[in-house]
Amino acid sequence: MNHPKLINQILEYGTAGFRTKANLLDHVLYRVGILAVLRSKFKKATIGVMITASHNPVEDNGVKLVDPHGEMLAPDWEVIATDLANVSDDRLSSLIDSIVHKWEIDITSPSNVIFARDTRPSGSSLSASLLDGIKSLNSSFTDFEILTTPQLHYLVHSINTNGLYGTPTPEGYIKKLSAAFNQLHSNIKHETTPFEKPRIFVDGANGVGALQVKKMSKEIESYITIEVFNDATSGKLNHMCGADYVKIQQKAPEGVPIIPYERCASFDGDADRVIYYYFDSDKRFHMLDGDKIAALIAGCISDFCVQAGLSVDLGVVQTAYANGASTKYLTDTKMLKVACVCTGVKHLHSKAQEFEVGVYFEANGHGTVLYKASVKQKLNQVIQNGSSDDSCRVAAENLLNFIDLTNETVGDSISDMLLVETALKIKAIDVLMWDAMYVDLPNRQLKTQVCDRSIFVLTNAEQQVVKPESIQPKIDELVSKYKDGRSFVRPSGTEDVVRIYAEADTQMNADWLAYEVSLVVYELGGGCGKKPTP
Ligand code: G16
Repeated sequence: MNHPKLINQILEYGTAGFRTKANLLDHVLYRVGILAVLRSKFKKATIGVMITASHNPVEDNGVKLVDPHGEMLAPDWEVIATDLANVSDDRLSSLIDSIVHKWEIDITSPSNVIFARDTRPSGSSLSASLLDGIKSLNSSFTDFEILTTPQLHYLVHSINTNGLYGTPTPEGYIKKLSAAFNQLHSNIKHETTPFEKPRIFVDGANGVGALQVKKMSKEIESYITIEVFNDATSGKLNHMCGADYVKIQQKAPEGVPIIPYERCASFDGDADRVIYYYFDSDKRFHMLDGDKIAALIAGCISDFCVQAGLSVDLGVVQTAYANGASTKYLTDTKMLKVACVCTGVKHLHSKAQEFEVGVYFEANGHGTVLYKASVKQKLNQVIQNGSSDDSCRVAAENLLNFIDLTNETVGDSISDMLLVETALKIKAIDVLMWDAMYVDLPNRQLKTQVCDRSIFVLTNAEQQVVKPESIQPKIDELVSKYKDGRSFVRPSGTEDVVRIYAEADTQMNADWLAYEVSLVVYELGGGCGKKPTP
């Protein structure tokens, strides 16, 4: 038996695929190889597989499938993935037969799987296991080796649109984004430009994003200077650095110089999230998270549309982790539609598809913008009808380039960073003015370990606990004690923890509320390991 299943632990296809200690994943990768081929035959399209554990520590690894348009695997196939990963070796072959039968898959039809991995040391052997699975069903394949997650999503979509979305190579990705960026920046002319050529410090989390952004920076160096730190040459992946560290710890990563008002961006381990930050003249840290990025980008797109004389249905999609102040700003000040969905890109992505322009961002920096074909048609119409000096036409051209700069398949640190840099330049604002759009409510995120996080059942976009029943009344009671209090808990789909989020009028109150709620989770949710302390 190839790649036997040597563990009894049940592994679930979670928020972003399978994710656990790398040494538990060999049989999972083999079976995901088989699953990807079946999915490819079923969809009659190329399917992607990304081997990554993103923001998790370097010892972890994971794997997720990418569907034909670069989107996350469809939920009904997530169930199949979980079944396949957990079935015993002796029942594997009959389970495959039953999937083929149930989904009426023509096993003789052609299939193609492309795959890549992040920089984790376990990646290459897991990649070999995946390949064995793919080969067991005689599928064609391409191993793209080390790429960012969003690059793989881009490649899947590009291949399945026969190059319409972009040239289906890693170089094609760099070329598409850099051409759009350079075009936009050569078009933007302000009478008084506050900064001619901006500079940004990038914290590459010691991961693959650092390698790829260096390639990108060479192509766009006429318009921006990108200096990369934590560039994977010596430091440990995600250790004291990266987007998740900055967001959760609310502090700067190690390894990046502290220069007041210098714009800094932190990527995560597979470069699908970005968080901005800067220091003021008192060396006080300020963070601009996914919510602030969404506010900036949505505002920029909305301005483009007004200037181009277009009315479009623009909406912003968030999760419960969005800071209350950001939701208020978007709805009350910007008068935009805002939707709240469960955590996980798949939920945000599908909700965003309901708008003509759907801006989605998780507070943790994961997000992008989706545009309906009708918007692109309207913009082309404006260009055709306008004269060359027509401001409507210029705005339409700019928005079309802004769309080309966007990786519409998934959140992308590099693309999102370049969108932010473009939006700042177009609006002629600096990081301080961007930060001043609204003031975040003080907040705190904690993690608590429980023996079995699957006992948690949630409702209302994961903001309320249905089971264990005793937890929600306690949370409500605690929240009512704090001015502007808000708190919720949910089991993570990528780590073996329950996450706790709290907001309140002061940082001390947010910290206390988070602590008190974490204690409730520990005591009523079957806590194990270290008991929370204040
Ligand atoms: C993944 C998902 C994100 C999610 C994050 C944390 O990100 O793609 O949508 O916000 O996990 O999820 P959870 O709270 O369930 O652990 P990444 O960057 O780790 O792949």
